[in-house]
Amino acid sequence: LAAVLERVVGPAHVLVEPALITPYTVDWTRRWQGPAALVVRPATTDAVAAVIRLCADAGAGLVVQGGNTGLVGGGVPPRESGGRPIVLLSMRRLDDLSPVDEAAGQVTAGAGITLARLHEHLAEGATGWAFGVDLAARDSATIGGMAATNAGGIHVVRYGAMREQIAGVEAVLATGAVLTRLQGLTKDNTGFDLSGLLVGSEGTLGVITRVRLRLVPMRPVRVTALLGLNDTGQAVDLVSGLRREVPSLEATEIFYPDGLDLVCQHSGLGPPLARRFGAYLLIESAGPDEGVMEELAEFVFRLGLDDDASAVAAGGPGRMHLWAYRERHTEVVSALGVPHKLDVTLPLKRLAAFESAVRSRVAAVAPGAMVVIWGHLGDGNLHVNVIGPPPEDDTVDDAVLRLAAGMGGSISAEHGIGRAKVRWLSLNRSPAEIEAMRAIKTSLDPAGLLNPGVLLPPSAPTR
Ligand code: 2HG
Ligand code: ZN
Repeated sequence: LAAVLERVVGPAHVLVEPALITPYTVDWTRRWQGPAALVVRPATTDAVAAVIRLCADAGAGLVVQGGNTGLVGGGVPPRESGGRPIVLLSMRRLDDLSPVDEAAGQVTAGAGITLARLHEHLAEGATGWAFGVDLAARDSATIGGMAATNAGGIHVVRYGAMREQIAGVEAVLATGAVLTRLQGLTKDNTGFDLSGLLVGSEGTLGVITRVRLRLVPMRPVRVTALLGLNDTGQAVDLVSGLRREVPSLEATEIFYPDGLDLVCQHSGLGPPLARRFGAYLLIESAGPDEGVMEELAEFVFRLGLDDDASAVAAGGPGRMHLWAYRERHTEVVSALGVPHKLDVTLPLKRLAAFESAVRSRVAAVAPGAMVVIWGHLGDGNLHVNVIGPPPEDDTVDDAVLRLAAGMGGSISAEHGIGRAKVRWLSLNRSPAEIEAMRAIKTSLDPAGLLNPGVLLPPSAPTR
């Protein structure tokens, strides 16, 4: 198989040496990893189609990977593949990027384009268009992976997740057939929304090779405020007011004093506010002109917070400084051990109750474990990170996911199901839904070639 793949992509792009393969087979958290027979790195859609056909003929399984920034094991091989060789298909070389279609406010990006490169491309073009999704892994996360997992990030409160930005995709199916839906037509009622089906399917139905993205107006004036609050309940009330009264609102991020202390210890940053608070809310507004500052400043003023309970930055290094307290949480937690990452959403009115209940639940099932929580408050999305229990022990995962589902929430807000949460899919999806998803999977990929073991449980759910 390596020899025939070399004929398609060239010898430099078929990796068989263990030392070269390893970085592709371990995920960012180090919790998910599994062996690959080889890594193949095509650069075009046709080459992807050829790779898929050859792997199908050889009876191999294919695991699709973008920037390998996923946190649920969906982009790395399974620990155990039942003797079937796994080929890791790296999409990073599909990095073409069209000029901005200024009339439509759209751009077409290859699956391997990183989010940071896309933002740069739009800034360089100076067309007045920008991309509505941003997230901390921007330097490595790829557009194809973000589309396949319907990634969220820090601007969902304003623009929605990846799904909302996608006007169409090009993808290769398990047969090697190519679907091309890149015209970007706003209205196109001609049957099933195949692009929509592929977005969020986590590489199980087809391999996304290019994406037609909707853009949003560039909003050059940005103001960021960090507010010290008593607790999650106060933050939820405040965000509800912000969403009604501050239309320029782009981000509403929450974190807590224990996570902040860790960030300060590991990064050498001083504390952002003169005293300690029960919860920290980082908010950001963006708009065309200075009106944004007034809008946010007036809102904050009306809150009547103490003088030492807020820090404000108008763009530039001051803004990056405030964001560092929030964005460094992921790396700091990883430095402490292999984290259990539980990305959940709750109905906003139950978020505060969940935040306190989850701390007690974890203390009960994993005494001594460290819990660090942060998230995207306006989306009801908390990232519950637990450090302490061994990676293979999923007691704490079970407790947290059941608690979230039991309170009317979702076991995956924005990271997907991957391999990490397959066992709990039935907490959120009915047997009828899982059977419908399986029917789609089986008809598009009867041999189970694409991302085996990701998203869907292996057989009919028993719970
Ligand atoms: C974030 O919002 C990312 O920081 C990662 O979704 C969350 O590391 C995590 O748990
Ligand atoms: Zn997040």
